[in-house]
Amino acid sequence: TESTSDTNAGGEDDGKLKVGFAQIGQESGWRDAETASIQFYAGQNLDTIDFKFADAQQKQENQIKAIKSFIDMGVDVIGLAPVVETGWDAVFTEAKDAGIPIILVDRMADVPEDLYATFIGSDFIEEGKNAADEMAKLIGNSGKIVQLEGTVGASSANDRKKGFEDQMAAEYPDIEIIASQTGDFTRAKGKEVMESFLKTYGSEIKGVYAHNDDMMLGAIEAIKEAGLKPGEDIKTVSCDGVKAIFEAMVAGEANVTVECNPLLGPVFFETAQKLANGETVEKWIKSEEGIFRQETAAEDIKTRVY
Ligand code: GYE
Repeated sequence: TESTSDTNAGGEDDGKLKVGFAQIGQESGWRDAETASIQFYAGQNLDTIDFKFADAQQKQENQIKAIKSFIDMGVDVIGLAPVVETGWDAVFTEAKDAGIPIILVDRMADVPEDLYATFIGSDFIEEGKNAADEMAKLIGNSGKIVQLEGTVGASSANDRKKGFEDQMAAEYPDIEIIASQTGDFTRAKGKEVMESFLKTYGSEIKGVYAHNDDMMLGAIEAIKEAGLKPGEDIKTVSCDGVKAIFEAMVAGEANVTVECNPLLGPVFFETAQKLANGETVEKWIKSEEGIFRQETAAEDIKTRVY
């Protein structure tokens, strides 16, 4: 079931910026950091922001329900992290007809440009491409690898896969992706899928690419339980940059993380305020991010905030 929280129930016009945010769920450490960033900002600005938060428990239908209820409440701006890319046209059109701009946060939706105000988030194609280059540096220009994909239909999964596979095909044709399956962006499923890959391919696998760190943390457990050394026998490249993957890198059990910034609270609310003021904003507000490797992880971990 869907859960909502409201920092200022009532609905009378008090001059505050009224914002609704339809979150996906709690599948990863990355998403928890994003939710915390958004809720912290709202909590620090109770005098100017009336914030409603909905957790959709991974279900698009719950996100659609949340958006409809935000429209009924008459919010000024709606934020949405779309669990999947497609299927949004109807409800976005309802918001548009009600004059409420939609900010896409962290994942894209496949809709006509006039149905959303802006996308705040990362270039997942670029992340996938960078991940491919890192994998080639780790295993050399040939070898067999496996891929743990994110949630089926999510833009961050679709594009991290496309960027990675296109770059592999173009630059490293002798690196072979022998298996690829979804682990739904969770640690538990990442472990499960990696176990089955290891059963089939064992020590043939030279590297694993995971669309997020949480799945990789699960895969690392599976590799250890199979009697192999993650980070050595099987090299790892994953996306996000959460604290736990830095700990794994410091322990020598992970190799590289391609950063994706979840601390989007401030830019989300600042953008919402601009839209409420009638200002125009960029169609894509892109995050700046880095690549972090095992060699410097012990230093880097000191300044990580999520
Ligand atoms: O990488 C993953 C999360 O959409 C960028 O979703 C986001 C992804 C993130 O669950 O950990």
